[in-house]
Amino acid sequence: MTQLDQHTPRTVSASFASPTDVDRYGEYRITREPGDDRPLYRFNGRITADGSSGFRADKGRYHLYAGWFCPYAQRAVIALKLAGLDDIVSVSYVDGTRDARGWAFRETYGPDPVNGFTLLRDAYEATEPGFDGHVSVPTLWDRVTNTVVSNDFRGIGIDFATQFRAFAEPAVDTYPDDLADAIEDLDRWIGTAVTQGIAAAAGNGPDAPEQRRHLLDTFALVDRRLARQRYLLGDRLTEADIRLYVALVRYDLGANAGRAINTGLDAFPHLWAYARDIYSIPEFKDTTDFTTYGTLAAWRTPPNRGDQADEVA
Ligand SMILES: N[C@@H](CCC(=O)N[C@@H](CS)C(=O)NCC(=O)O)C(=O)O
Repeated sequence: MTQLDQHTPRTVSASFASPTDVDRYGEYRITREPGDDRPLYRFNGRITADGSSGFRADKGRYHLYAGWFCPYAQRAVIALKLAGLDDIVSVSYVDGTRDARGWAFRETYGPDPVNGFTLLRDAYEATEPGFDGHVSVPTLWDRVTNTVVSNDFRGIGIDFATQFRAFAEPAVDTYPDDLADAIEDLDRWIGTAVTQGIAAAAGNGPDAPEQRRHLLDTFALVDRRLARQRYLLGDRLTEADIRLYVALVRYDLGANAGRAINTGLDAFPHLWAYARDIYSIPEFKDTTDFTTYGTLAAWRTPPNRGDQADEVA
């Protein structure tokens, strides 16, 4: 019996959603009734080591629904792996296309191994009948209460990093107490310009030129920082690097594919070498599926980071 089995006594048969069919079902869209001010991402439960939140860290209790295409889901999966939780928290992947039914389980990435749902929406419906908010990945599911714990990407990876120490030896402590404030400070700066800013920078909106400038200024500052040190916060790999990496790995293939923003990530040599350095780490490489967003060859070029990497290697 594996560790996960203690919470998964049921055998779930593999069933799949019918193919994505926008003509039949329409586009995925969330509409808000006038006067309905409930948050659209409604589930934000937290896992705690002592169970005080109602969701106690445990072996085999939780399942992460992810999507290979999604940077926010990848953040959670990387955090899970670096925390050493491969045998503690199970993971599965939704298909990469959707219609009005939202994310679904198809032959592409396999069935829902926990509940046998064909639509991710079914997990939300089981938690809150009539649920009409966003059905998003990552979604964290609890096998004990049979509910969604969270679809708030901000907390999921942090809980993996910090609340499961009794169950696994982390490969890397990605959210150490002494760096937590610095990680969140960086997020207010890099997160705003990069994570939230890239799409606007690539667009045609009235603020796109300003967003582009802000993004490229931020890349330049980060490039200078990475000329001196291996990771964003020095010689330790942290959640801050996870957050930046998932954006960088999609940049030239996604928002900047038509070179609408700049000539490419390699215009920032230290940032580009840093990105490939991070990509060479198995937990990052194994969770990166370039087939869902483009080509890969350049990312395999050795980073050759020189002195600043040698110092901390
Ligand atoms: N925007 C989400 C982050 C996660 C997210 O956007 N996930 C995307 C895929 S990368 C998704 O599933 N979106 C569906 C939706 O938001 O309805 C949030 O604020 O929590």
